[in-house]
Amino acid sequence: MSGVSPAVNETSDPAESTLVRAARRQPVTHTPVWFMRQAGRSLPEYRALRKGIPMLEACRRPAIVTEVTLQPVRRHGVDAAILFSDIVVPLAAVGVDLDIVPGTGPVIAKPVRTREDLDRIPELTPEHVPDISQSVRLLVGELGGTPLIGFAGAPFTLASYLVEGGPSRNHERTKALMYGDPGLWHDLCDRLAQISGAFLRVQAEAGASVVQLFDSWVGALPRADYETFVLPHSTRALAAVADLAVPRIHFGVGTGELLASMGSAGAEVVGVDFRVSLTDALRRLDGRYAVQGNLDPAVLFAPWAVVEAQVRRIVDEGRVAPGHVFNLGHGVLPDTDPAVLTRVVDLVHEISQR
Ligand code: 1CP
Repeated sequence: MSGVSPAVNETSDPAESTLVRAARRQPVTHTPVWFMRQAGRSLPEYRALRKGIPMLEACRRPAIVTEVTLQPVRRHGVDAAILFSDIVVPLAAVGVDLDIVPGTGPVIAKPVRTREDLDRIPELTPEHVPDISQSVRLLVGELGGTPLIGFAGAPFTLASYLVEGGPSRNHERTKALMYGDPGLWHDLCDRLAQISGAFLRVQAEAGASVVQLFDSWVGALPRADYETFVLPHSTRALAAVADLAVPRIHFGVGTGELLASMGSAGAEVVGVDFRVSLTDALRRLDGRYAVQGNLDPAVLFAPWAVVEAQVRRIVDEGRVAPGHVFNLGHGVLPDTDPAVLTRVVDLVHEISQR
């Protein structure tokens, strides 16, 4: 099958889609909804396609990227596609030796802890990722009025994988470097901001309508340290696409205490995780930004009556926001029943109809 029926997108122009309009704080016909990690292991059609193909290789093959990206759009009728990729793809593209290990996540062959390690990481140019531009162009051709979201990892989260060597609960080596050698830390994050910003720009220039910067693990920092060690670099990554007419979403997990500072990084939309209500988040953000979120992904495992009540509450809280994009408060968990996701999309559309 090719193409996607524009059932929920009244326009054939993704720049006028509900997602882009909500991000720009313009009136919408209904609250747009998509899910972080909507492609992937919760879908049987994804598991079938990925069989025998390593994750990183799948991310570099446009035919696979295109098909996997379209799968959740067809199945759930979400208001946006998100490019099937991973935050470590641009690092691998510039030559960092890494793998995405099933059941673990990104693993770095030689962790980055010294000036010499940093000097081995070059800046990213579009020539490192021609396949990404090609995937985006193919997708834009298939998606019609449904917008494509491009994304990148933010400097702190990328630095955590590089310095720790893989997923980390406490980010202890990352913090040791950040507090112990601020000069090296800032130079590392400066390089990562260039890589993230250039990766976002490649996707936006190839036709992505929105970009999201994921700072998944930055909730591990107190606000003052966030402002000193992280904010300037995330700001730089987001600024790389500021001149393009592409709204930006900035998301992190456990970032309730950081929301106001994250808002100042430059994105039009601030992602809110499930630990803070949208009402509290809007207060902390002074009503200055559109918000995205924030159903707890684990709630999708509860009885439907519970899911329904929480979706209704979140849509209601979002009505007073300058713009609201319905999403989960973090990514779809692998064992989620996909039928529940489809039901959430239908419910959000039904109850938010203007
Ligand atoms: O073998 C497999 O199937 C790999 C599983 C997998 C998948 C499907 C990984 C490994 N990444 C992905 C795709 C992916 N990664 C997407 C797809 C697009 C979509 O949303 O549908 C996106 C947006 C990401 C981004 C990503 N990767 C983030 C930020 C989002 C988040 O969840 O906070 C992070 C932190 C990663 C690192 C990563 N990659 C993979 C895993 C299992 C992890 C997390 C590891 C950890 O806990 O530290």
